[in-house]
Amino acid sequence: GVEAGTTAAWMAPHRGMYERATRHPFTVSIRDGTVDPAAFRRWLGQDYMFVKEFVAFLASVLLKCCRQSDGSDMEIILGGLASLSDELSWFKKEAEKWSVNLAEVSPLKSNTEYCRFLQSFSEPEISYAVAITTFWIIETVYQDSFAFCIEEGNKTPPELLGTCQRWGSPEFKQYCQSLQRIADRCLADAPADAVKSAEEAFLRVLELEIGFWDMSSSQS
Ligand code: HMH
Repeated sequence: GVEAGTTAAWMAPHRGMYERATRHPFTVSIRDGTVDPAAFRRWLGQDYMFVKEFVAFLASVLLKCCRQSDGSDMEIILGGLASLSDELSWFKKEAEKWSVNLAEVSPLKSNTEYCRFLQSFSEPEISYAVAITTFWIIETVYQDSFAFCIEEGNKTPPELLGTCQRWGSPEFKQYCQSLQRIADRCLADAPADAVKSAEEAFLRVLELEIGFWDMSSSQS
């Protein structure tokens, strides 16, 4: 159909939260070229830990996909999982470049809270529709945040362009849009209580992402 899906319809009532997550002072400071290198290094170490937990989350999404859907989404999710392998290598290389010792990083409070939320998806009771919607919005916050850092008029420092391109590229945007199509299709077939849970998870992700950027930009 041509009508806007469920996820697009959430943007109107939740626009404010979405903007706080995707135009956060931390990522805006990358775009402005005023980012504090200590804050960037903190983000890098914390996000490496997050991504390791994200692998386990994605494995649980894949499992729900295999159990609850006809399997046509499997290749997209599997592709996402495979690209996290490359992403972990990227973090290690980037950490070396910024002299961040990943072995010494311990998770800060907002990261621990976010990881606990991700872990809750291993419960078989959480539906595929809720899980795939959560996956979509997690990726989309990064896509939108970092695409803004490479859009026209940016003053992003050259040494940060690689990071911004990782999530801000047109390819990553297409990947997010394919996740959105899957989420919308699942939500169109889901019972009302599952749609409500998916919207709650969507908002929770926005909150957790704001907390994650806050944690990165200020010592806590
Ligand atoms: C906190 N959210 C956070 N880290 C990430 N790497 C992504 C989203 C996207 O993969």
